[in-house]
Amino acid sequence: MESSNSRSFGFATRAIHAGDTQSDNHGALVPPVYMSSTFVFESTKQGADRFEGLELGHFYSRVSNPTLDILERRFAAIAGAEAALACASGMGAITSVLWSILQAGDEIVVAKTLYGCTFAFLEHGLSKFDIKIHSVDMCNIEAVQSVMSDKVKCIFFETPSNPNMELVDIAQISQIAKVYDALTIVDNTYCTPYLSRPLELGADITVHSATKYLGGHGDLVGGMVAGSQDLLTQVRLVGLKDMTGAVMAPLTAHQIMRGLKTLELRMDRHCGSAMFIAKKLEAHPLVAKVYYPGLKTFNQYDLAQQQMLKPGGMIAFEVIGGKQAGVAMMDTLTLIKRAVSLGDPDSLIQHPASMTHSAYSVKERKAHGISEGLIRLSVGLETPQDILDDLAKGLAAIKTIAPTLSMAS
Ligand code: 7XF
Repeated sequence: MESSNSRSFGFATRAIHAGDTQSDNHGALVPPVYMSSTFVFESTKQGADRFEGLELGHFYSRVSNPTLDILERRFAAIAGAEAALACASGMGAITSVLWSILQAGDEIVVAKTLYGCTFAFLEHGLSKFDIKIHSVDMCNIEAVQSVMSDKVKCIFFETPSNPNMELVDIAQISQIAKVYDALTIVDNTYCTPYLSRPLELGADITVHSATKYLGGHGDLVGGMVAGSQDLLTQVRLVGLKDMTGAVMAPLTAHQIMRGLKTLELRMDRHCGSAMFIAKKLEAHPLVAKVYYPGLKTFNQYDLAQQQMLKPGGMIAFEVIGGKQAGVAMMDTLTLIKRAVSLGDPDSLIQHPASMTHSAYSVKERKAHGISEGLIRLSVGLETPQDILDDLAKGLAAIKTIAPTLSMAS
């Protein structure tokens, strides 16, 4: 159904149909999974022509595969992009993009707070290859401008950032990048293309951990990239093919396509439940601070309204009594699972300083705005009241370890 790529179809329609050419599949509604690493040539010349790009067609699944091809077309259609690329993981997507853009002597401007392994790749990895990393507060436009120069090849950020929920003004940063001919790369994992559309706001590339909302069921690891055909060809043929080899498995592509069919439905529920939970947490006497873009008290509420369709399914918060009290709360939970990752049907809770962001040293966490007591909750698809009841039970446990804590403190 090629025409379903068209913008005249709604998001959910594109997420279900786009990219499926329905060719030669015996009428199967769900396309077959091409579990083949290689593809047979009719002649030696045909093989040579495919390698040289003179004839379109698959030749090896590290470069392209029919099942990945449908997912890539479908994802491009929902991201509002010319092209997309499937990778083995979110980190595979990020590294395939950056290795194809950067070379020794280049500079890159990145947001102060990023997912732990992205930070480690940049600060401890790329910096070993004579690539200068400028880590700046993206809310401070003068700070961003002060590090820009012709040496800067790209600006990279997450919005909201993992784990502290800081937003970055996509349109504003993309404008600055354009002045210096730098690419704007947005990690859109938290929002997905349903809640945020960075490419329409001026960004050049989006990267996504498909492990999260896109797959949506906690049963796979994958990554997606979206952007212009030219850039994506470069990322496929240089970054993915030669530099990382981080290609997605065909079965994973099939699972992600199943996930995408319910993405809009699931995101609506994640957002509704997170809003309900965030409001209750904010009103709880043992909760010190809640970071959720849907709350009027969120210090970037206006920006959230401007660039997010809904406030998302992720909440960060701190409890009175700090890390020790937070651990007591987490260890008392029974429905909400203590686990990293996010965007699953199951609600997941974790402690960034000791888990997802342990690649930062204590000093680095302090400098990068990740507090030691912060707790991150991925609000799942369970009955919202059940999630709340579990949290209330956890919060009540704080009183048992610190009975002196006053409900009013
Ligand atoms: O390689 P992955 O599929 O795990 O994706 C990496 C990644 C990239 N960007 C963002 C914003 C992410 O959150 C992630 C993975 N984050 C998980 C988490 O924060 O729970 C990883 C668990 S250690």
